[in-house]
Amino acid sequence: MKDVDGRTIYLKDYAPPAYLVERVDLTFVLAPEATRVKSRIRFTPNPGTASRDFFLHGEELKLVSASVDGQAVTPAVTDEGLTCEVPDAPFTWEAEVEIAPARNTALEGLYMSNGMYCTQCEAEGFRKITYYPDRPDVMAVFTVRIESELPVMLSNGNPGASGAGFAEWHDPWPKPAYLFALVAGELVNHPGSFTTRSGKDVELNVWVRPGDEGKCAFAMESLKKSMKWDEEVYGREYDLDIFNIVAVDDFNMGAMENKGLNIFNSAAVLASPETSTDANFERIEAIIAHEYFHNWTGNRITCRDWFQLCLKEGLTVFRDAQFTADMRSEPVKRITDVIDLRGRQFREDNGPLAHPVRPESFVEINNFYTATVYEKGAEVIGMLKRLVGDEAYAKALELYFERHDGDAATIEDWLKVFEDTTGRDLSQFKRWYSQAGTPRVSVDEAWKDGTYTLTFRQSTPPTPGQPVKDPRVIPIAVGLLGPNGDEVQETTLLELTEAEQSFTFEGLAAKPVPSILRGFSAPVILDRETDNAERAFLLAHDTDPFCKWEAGRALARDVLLRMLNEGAAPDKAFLGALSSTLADESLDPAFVALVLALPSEDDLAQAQVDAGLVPDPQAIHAVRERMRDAMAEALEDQLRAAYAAHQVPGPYRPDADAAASRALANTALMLLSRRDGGALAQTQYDTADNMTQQLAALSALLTAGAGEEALKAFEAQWKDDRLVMDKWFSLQVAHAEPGDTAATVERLTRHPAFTMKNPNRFRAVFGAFAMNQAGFHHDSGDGYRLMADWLIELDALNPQTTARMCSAFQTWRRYDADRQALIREALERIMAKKDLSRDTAEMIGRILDA
Ligand code: 0A1
Ligand code: ZN
Repeated sequence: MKDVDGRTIYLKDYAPPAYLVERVDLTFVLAPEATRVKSRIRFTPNPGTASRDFFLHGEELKLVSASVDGQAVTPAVTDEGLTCEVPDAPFTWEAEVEIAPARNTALEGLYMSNGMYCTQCEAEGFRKITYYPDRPDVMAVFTVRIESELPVMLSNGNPGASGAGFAEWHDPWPKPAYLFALVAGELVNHPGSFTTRSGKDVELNVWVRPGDEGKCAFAMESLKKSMKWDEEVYGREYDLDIFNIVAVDDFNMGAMENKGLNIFNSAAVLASPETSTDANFERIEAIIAHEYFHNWTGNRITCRDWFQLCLKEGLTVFRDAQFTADMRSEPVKRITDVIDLRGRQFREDNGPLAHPVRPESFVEINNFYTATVYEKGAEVIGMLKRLVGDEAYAKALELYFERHDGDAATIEDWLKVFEDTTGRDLSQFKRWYSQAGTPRVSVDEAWKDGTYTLTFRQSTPPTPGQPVKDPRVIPIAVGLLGPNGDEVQETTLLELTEAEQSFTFEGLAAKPVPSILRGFSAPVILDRETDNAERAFLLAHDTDPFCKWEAGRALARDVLLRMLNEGAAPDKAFLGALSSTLADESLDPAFVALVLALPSEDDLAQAQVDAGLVPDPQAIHAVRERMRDAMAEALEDQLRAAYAAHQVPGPYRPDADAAASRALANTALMLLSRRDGGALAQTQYDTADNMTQQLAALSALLTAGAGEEALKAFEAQWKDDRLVMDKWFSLQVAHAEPGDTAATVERLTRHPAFTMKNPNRFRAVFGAFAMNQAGFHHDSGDGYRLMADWLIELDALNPQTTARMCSAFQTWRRYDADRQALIREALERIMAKKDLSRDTAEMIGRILDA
């Protein structure tokens, strides 16, 4: 195993910086192979620490010259940075370095994408631009001068002087280096403006490559909505004269909240009805909001160190989820978030990569931009809000902004504002930040003389480095239904704080049916012995949309598991419950579509593991197919009616209502293609005027085995649109038969439009491959070998994206010995690669170790 241990960084070792930065002046003379970066940095000794060790981070830099207070110096330089003799008093550091953005394929630091210069500095990319104390607790005011012949040159803050061949920018707000950004290129802008509630006019721009200007309007509208929402709901105003968004094709993540200059993966900003699906529109709106909201939660108040990442990410995800719930349907947002949380975060929390929301150590921080830090981090905030109530939450946030504006803060600071606002002791609650693993909560009921008792027991399985856990505070929202389906106890919040605890409800006329964990009030796994009759009852009657959906989901899971484990036939009662749901016209069509969607193959595999079984991915795939055939047969007439009833007239609109109708119509179409050989799907394909309809039709045609021609037509139509072609690649991998998936992936990698230099394209193929459980885990082992081959290749170019993709292997311990041996071989082969990146070595090491 590679020695990554020597480099492990621990939260407990945090020490404040020896020197602080007052101001930074940077000059960039741009050239693809040899960009010169001149820095002038005013340092002062940190009065908060006795240490006077002067260290500047720096990686892959060619140092041209350096001076202290105008005197040339010769620092001691290593691969990681430099040290130098400096005064124990304020001084000015000047340096010039050379870097080669055109050769930067890792997409971290300053790099090039289609002739455009662009930066990505979070988490530790600024050290690839110049020597600097690249840590978030060093905040400084930046002034930037860019020299180049390119027409558009942008950086953070407000614009200063500009002229032929240069542009200057000044950011008055002190910020850490990870929020630095620079963009230069032949870009065009979609302009807009916003007036803040205190009357300040802000210039807005979405900058894109020429040709993409027609796909910016939706992002611009989303930005304005976000600005308004943050004023109304959180009282937060924007604080610069200008806000720029730039779309870039080559980007490792979704987007980045650089101060005043957000940089976006083009997939997270460009939208048009012809090229983007409803899901794309919703995601773009959410990411624009997310990055904008970071201006306060992340930028004005940043993180003291990277262990506190959830301080900005958990809170900002929570805020963007509130925003989406307000803009669209709150129940549908909650249900889809829970599906996503279980699919990614529970999966992570249950395997070798499990880590606390606030990790205690890391080798490479880029490996901790995870579902646990982001999504579980947001759940923790949701629980806090439920526990203290909406009013106290609002007060605590007000205090947080007031007390910590301009700070690099910690989770302790965050919890303290809640303690000070409410007088509550949050020390037990804090375990949510320090203990990894998903708690399991079992529940038993008792009924006697009009008193109903619920007894809960909580426990959390061991996770790497954490064999035993203490009980947490778990907010459990509960309601009770009477035998006729009426609610006899409205939603009430139970606070589970002990390992075992009972709660009673009195004065009931009859034994109620409990609706537990309403709104998914805590990120736990609820174990409740019950039967399918009760689940069907809750699906029909529960007033809480989450629990209503959850009942249907539990019913589906149980029925599928019985088919899988006992060879049962598709359950008639289940099909009847689906039929009733379809017939209920009072329901949101998006909700109905969610009820008709079966638990994922991954869900079922995990359910088998929980039952002490070894999952067979191919058998799971086959059972889901069989159930869908049965649904199509049993519900055919209703599906046809739903399809017809939910056609949206008029030109395409991306709003929630229209999208909900399309979601149900397209769910029906997918099922109906199992009955009619794809005839209806072909008609939809031929007449579609928007990507949601076109892609759903193509997908339905592939399901019916009748998609060959449409696939060719789609390719011919969209070959020049990068983002649409990503969909074309993904769809083929997603629809490949288990035994043919690896071959399909291999064939696609030989397509002239395939390139591993573009993370979106690589993920379109290999991300979809990892998601195709039955194909990836096919017993031939071809999937593992192919994935390993490509990860080895990609690692040399782009460690970050490679490392993220390694999570495809994280569930390996659930499979049989043969598969485990094949996976181990693949993982060890990756590990043995010469010069494997630290990123990938850490991930493979963690996966293998557990
Ligand atoms: N802070 C960004 C996500 C992000 C994180 C890391 C990156 O490069 C390693 C890039 C972007 C967000 O939360 O949107
Ligand atoms: Zn974020």
